[in-house]
Amino acid sequence: MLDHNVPGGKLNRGISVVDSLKHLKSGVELTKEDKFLACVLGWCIEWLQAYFLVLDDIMDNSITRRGQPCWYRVPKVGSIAINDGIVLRNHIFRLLRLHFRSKAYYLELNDLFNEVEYQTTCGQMLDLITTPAGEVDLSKYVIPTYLKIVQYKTAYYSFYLPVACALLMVGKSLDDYKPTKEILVLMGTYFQVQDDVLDCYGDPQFIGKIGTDIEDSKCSWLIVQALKRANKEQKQCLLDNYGKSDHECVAKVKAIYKELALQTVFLEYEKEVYDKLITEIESQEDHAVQTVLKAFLAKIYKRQK
Ligand code: DMA
Ligand code: MG
Ligand code: MG
Ligand code: MG
Repeated sequence: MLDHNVPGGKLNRGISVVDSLKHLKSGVELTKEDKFLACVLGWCIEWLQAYFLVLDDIMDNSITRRGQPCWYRVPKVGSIAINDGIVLRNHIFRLLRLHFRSKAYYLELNDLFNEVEYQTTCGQMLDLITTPAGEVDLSKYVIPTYLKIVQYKTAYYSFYLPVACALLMVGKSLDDYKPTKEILVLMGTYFQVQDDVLDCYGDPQFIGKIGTDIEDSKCSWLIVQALKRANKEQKQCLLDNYGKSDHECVAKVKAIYKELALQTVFLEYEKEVYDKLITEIESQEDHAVQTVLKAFLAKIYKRQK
């Protein structure tokens, strides 16, 4: 179960803990212990991710993940995958206890993982209740709703958490890093917009998963942008075809996306958000934090998977 679900991803989140720690200790070589502990935290985030994905794939009725069948689709696994997700989750706090119990920041580290898990779960709830099965209400697909969903379901655990772990390791108080958190939330929002675009346009062979957002009537960045731009006929076509598990319906939705040149709209958004992120990063007082943020942004800018 662990071999199927924990490795095989890009490890962006996990490696970012180690990279962030290196930048925060700028110039000073990491001790063996520092390296080891940063790796433990990196893996804790990867296990957290594995836990979310096992359950997310059940809820999203997904087919493949990281180039193999979703765990719940493996014969003999099925609904046992629900408990497996919980097993993955429980190990995070066991690992933290095993390796960090004697550290001054142990309590804050525990609180951080608990808080971020709570935020992600709320995000997943928003994602799921915005799209109840069998009912498509396109009036819900607006930008403020979209931003709330992705901030909670993706940004905190994928972007804030790795950097916050590194900050705790160097003895910082997270209360002093609220502007840094805001930048990471914006970066996480951009990352989920990319995920939504890849769901529709990415090559499943390359991204390792088959998109299901149109079939699942998800509040995706693409449908939000499409509704903002569609004329009356296009809106009607979206209403008739969005949220149906039927190749022809999906093709009709994609045809409207094409008419509205959403891939170009995305490229414009990407340029704009990148410039905004760079400006905000450069306004950060702490130079090491600037480096941490720029390194994280470089990992995801124009990503294809
Ligand atoms: C991902 O949302 C959020 C979590 C917490 C896993 P998603 O369903 O768009 O992700 P994916 O496209 O990887 O299934
Ligand atoms: Mg999903
Ligand atoms: Mg999902
Ligand atoms: Mg997705």
